[in-house]
Amino acid sequence: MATASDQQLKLYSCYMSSCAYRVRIALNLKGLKYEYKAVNLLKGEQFSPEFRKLNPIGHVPVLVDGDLVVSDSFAILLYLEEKYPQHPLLPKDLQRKAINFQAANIVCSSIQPLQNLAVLNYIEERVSPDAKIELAKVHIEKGFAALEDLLKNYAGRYATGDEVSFADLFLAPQIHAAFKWFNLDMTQFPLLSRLHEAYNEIPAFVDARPDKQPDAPS
Ligand SMILES: N[C@@H](CCC(=O)N[C@@H](CS)C(=O)NCC(=O)O)C(=O)O
Repeated sequence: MATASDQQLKLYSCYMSSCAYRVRIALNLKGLKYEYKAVNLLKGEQFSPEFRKLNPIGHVPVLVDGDLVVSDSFAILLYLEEKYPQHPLLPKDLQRKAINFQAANIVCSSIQPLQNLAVLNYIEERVSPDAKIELAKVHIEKGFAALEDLLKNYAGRYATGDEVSFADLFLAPQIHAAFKWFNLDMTQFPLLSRLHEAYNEIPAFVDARPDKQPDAPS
């Protein structure tokens, strides 16, 4: 079984990035040590020519594993799953696997891009700070309503059963963001609120939280 001991893994991350948070959880669950390379998104370090050589679109996360460089949390997680199969994140059952991809994609395609830093800065500058928060909330609530509906027939202790799986890695950071950054009324989402409590009891999830990262403000 591959371990990272012979090949130092590096993760380009920012404490506040929900996409990097997904990867931090996976690395922790799989017991993979990595070097944390902080990218200050507020200072625009993601746009430096040096960083863009790693990821031309200028986003975190980026994972470096020896000679291999891979960006985009979804791609990174699938890479990690194949290279480091310990603590599998994808169920064998095809239906459950498909639900994991569907839930993950609701977060990474239909919620996060609409409340990404670049989008929110754009709305704040061209419309208003209130419109920025409104936009984020509308899309988080729409996505969360869909997730509640989708997962009600699959959830156990975690999103799609009693084992932590792929969908949980996307849900935990997005729910955390809803509580922490957007102050969403989560009483309308009882299942997601319950999952949030369950994630707070898993060290691999807790250690991946924004406030635990080396670049988090003290
Ligand atoms: N689909 C990408 C999205 C990456 C992404 O949007 N990253 C954000 C942080 S969560 C970022 O780097 N934003 C910087 C910016 O918008 O300038 C992924 O899942 O990794």
